[in-house]
Formats: sequence, structure tokens, C-alpha cells
Amino acid sequence: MNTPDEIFAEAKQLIESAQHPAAAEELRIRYLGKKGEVTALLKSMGQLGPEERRAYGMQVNKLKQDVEALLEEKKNALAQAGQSVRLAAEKIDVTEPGRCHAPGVRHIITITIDEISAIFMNLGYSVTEGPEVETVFNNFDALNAAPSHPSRDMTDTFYITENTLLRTQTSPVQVRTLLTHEPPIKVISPGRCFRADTPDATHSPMFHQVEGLLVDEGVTMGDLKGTLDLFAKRMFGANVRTKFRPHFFPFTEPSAEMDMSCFACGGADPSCRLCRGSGWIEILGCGMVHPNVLKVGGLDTDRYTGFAFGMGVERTAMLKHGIDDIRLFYENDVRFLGQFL
Ligand code: 2NL
Repeated sequence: MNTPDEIFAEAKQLIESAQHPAAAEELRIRYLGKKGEVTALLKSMGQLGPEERRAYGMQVNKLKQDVEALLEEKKNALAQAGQSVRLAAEKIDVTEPGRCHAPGVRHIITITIDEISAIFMNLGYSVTEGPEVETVFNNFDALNAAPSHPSRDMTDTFYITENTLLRTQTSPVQVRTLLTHEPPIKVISPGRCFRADTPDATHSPMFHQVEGLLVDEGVTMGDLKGTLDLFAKRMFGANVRTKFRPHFFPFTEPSAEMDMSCFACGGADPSCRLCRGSGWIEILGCGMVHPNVLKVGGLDTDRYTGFAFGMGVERTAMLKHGIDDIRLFYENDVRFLGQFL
């Protein structure tokens, strides 16, 4: 058995080189535990005589206290060091630049629909939406389209069944309004439409429209012109002038297309991309609601008149932002989409 001095020397060296609280605890068990070396010395004293036991006892007790003190000191030092390591690891440099989370933007089609809607909402219109899958009745019959009208053709319209289709315009939303509401009616209906067109720079089989409908007593063509002229000025700038050209739609009579003065060249540039030197750009179709359409809503056509209009959202956005290909809207290239905020 080692002497107290030998045990102390070895314990001191081992405790000093302990790197971890668990290593220190192992050493405590090795020296001071039930089967530890110091404990063994204390137990062995029973074999000594009374004189010897007293002196040796003091020596072993001192050994026990010294090892305990060394362990205590080491455990404190290790805890302190652990704390420092943890603090160093958790240190945050508040002077570092922040990480950027690039926010998305609304799609330019959504932005354009919201701008158009805001202009009409400020004039007291409600915004109504309806299903993209519609009945042939709401999309064609109710809108005075002759049974032989070319737009009904399978090659122009996506039919789901004989009586259901993907709407080719958002007018069926307004037909629903006519069927369920009494005048005064003042609504716009933005939304997605579908036509079996081959894609090119100006055509897409899926596109968006905003249509408007106003029905009340005493509504005139003058109301239509004033409303749409004000729309053009708010949408494209206060300098814009408008003119109305006769046109034909089955659902309006009379019908017209509205042109606005070219905000790009004012008619001065024969090679102008927007107006080709004519000075005028077509922006929407409109007219006085055909009596046959008013009758679908059960209205007395001697008492009520109305106007309606429809515009392509893609075309409006392309004019306003100088976009030259409709397909850019659907390619989801963030370099394109991120330009419009
Ligand atoms: C265009 C022309 C137009 C309408 C849409 C309409 C709706 C009802 C009754 C009568 Cl419920 N008319 N809508 C009227 C005239 C023109 O759209 O060129 N759209 C892109």
C-alpha cells in the first residue's frame, strides 16, 4: 500500500491534469469513494495500536482534506473554463451586416387589376368575381350571341361538356349579377379567361379581363363616355384624350371601341411602337347594353338602360409599362416580375 505522501503526490498530479469535470469526478471516486485509496487507508487504521493510530490518523485525515481541497479547486476551475467556452461560442457580433430576406412582389397582372379596380371603386363600383368554369347560357346565350356566332366554335372555346366551358370573357359574372340583383347595378368583374388561341406576342390561351356594367334609369352614352374618359386619364395620365369608334358586339347596341391619344409619341412618330404614327391606341370595347341582355335579368327595357365595357388586363399592362410580349407574364422570370412594384 502506498504511503499518504505518495498518494498525495500522485493525486495532485492527476487532478492538476484533469481536463473535464467528469475526469475530476472519476478521480474523486478513485481516492475518496467507498473503494477509494484514501478510504482504504482510513479503514486499515483499525490494525494499528492506539499511539500509532493517533499520529497516522491525523496524517490520513490531512491527506483526505488536501485531496478534497484540490478536487474542489479543480472542479471550480473547470466550471469557470466551461462557462468561458460557452460564452465565447454564444457571442453575437451585433456589428455584422444583417442577412437580407428579399421580399416577393405582387404579379404585374395583379397590380394592374388592383389599379383598374381602385379607379372604379372610387366611382362607387363594386368588384364581383365568379367561376372560371361557366355555363354556355351565361357565357353566350344570355349575352345575345347568335347560335351560329363564331366565338362559340369548338376551335375557339374550351368546352368541358356540351353545356359547360371555360369562360371566354368575364361577362358571365355580370350576367349572374343581372339575374340576382335589381338596378341600380354598378359592378366590375376582373378575372381569368380562356380562348383556344395559339400563343404569340399578343395572344395567350389564358388571359385576364376587367369588364364593367352599369344599369339604372336614364343611363346614356354620355355617361359611358364620361366614365371611360375619366378611367383613361386616371390609368394613363391626365393628358390623355379619348375617342370612340363604332364597332360591333352582340351584347351591346350601339357598340364602340375607345382609343386614347398616344402617350408615347402623341402621333408624331410614324414608327411609334404603340400607335404606328396614327396618334391613337385602342384600349377597350364598350357599348349600351343590348335590350336582349337586359331582358335576361327580367328588366323593363323601357325603364332601364345601361352601359358595359371590357378591357384586356395584359394589353393594358403592356401599354402602360412598354412590355412587348404577352408571354413574359407567364414565364415567371423574377428578373421580369421584379421590375414592377
Ligand atoms: C372587349 C369588349 C366588352 C362588354 C364587354 C358586357 C357585359 C354585359 C352586357 C353587355 Cl353583362 N356587355 N360586356 C360590353 C362591351 C364590350 O368587351 O374588347 N373586351 C376585351
